[in-house]
Amino acid sequence: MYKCLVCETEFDSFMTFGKMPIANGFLTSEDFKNEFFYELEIGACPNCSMVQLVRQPEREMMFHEDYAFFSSTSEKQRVHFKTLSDEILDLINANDPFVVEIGCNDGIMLEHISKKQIRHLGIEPSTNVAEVAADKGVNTISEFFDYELAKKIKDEYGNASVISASNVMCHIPYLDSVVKGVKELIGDSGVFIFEDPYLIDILEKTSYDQIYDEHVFYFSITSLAKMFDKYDLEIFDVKRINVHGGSMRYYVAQKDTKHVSVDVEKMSEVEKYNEVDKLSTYQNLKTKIERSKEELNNIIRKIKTDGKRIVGYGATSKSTTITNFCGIGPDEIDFISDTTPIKQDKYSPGTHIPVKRYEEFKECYPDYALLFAWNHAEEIMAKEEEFTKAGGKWIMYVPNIEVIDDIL
Ligand code: DWN
Ligand code: SAH
Ligand code: ZN
Repeated sequence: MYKCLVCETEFDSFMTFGKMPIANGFLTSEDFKNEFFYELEIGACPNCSMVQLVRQPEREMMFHEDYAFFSSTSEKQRVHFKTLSDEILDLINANDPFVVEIGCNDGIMLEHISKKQIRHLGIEPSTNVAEVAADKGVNTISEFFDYELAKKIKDEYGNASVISASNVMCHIPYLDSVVKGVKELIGDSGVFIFEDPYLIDILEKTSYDQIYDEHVFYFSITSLAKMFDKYDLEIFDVKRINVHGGSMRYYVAQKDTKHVSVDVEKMSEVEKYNEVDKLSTYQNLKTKIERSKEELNNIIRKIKTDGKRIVGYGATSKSTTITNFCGIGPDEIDFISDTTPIKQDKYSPGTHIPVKRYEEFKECYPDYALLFAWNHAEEIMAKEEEFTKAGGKWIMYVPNIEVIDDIL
């Protein structure tokens, strides 16, 4: 039995994925012998419906001076966060607004706020990505956000008009401290806007590769509304957004201070219909995950029997779950192509597939590309017409296992 991180109710896990390495722990061959592994296991709380990992590596093992994910590697994400910054700019009407971002990474969003000379602060514990943000003129501190830090920020800067947190709330197990910190910092009238991969999308697409060490929570309105209520906070709006394979953006304020949009109720109904509060939903998910693994392995086995070459496209965190869970290694995949310098010339966590520069893909096309960065399919397809024209095929595994000429 495990204890819910939110309400402390005891529950059993519904699935284990076996031993997993750090999802973003790209490593050199010298590091193989010391590689860290833990058991990746997930459950759903029967009381508050929060879907969560039952254990997570120490935060410093995941977020540090060599963090491998740089937000600005995707053009679509750059546009997405420019749009979010515009929305934030529209929202702030205070005299001297103050915008805080939790997990600002390389400054992909805050750089736009900074350019407008608006008071702001980015909180980013991974120092290498924080430095990139600082170089863009973003006011950054390298700390982990929690209640204590929120109080310090409030003492120094006053209340935040907006706190933004994209793809980071679901990374933090000490949610109680974070939510208390947010409540303290937004004061009476500030707004908290955050977005994370949405549980309904994960269920609909069987996108189980979202399950890895950094993602300790898999949020729904059902689980979040209950949690915020305890703090007298309220979700007053939601927006489904088409990034990271399907995400939800939540707008939160002090309870009874904002008009609650009909979309909150509508989407709660969708969740009820999808039975996010029933254990059978997760048992079904487990069955679908096992089927997906088997089908992907069958396709890969057949391609290799035919003597063809496969290259991975995008050394995503998500790919660590796929390769380790499905047992896909260098015998199946020649290398993974990725545009992020820090990942290149290293090996993938656990399975030790070489990660190479994008140019290596471009210069000698494989027969098949296994699209690990499936959430960026549109952007990738637009620039890979040549590969398709040359007869290259894409292996997709979300939402279904298929081999296609065109991604879209
Ligand atoms: O939640 C998280 C999200 C926001 O980002 C973090 N925990 C970690 C990370 O997850 P991810 O690694 O699965 O993110 P992406 O955005 O799917 O990663 C894409 C990878 O593919 C990057 O390494 C960049 C690379 N890439 C590429 O090589 N060519 C991406 C594009 C668009 C390309 O054209
Ligand atoms: N917001 C960016 C980055 C998401 S990756 C985007 O959406 O693209 C998650 C980021 O959160 C990492 O940069 C990590 O260093 C940071 N992070 C992890 N725990 C944190 C915490 N407790 N407080 C602030 N940032 C944190
Ligand atoms: Zn619970």
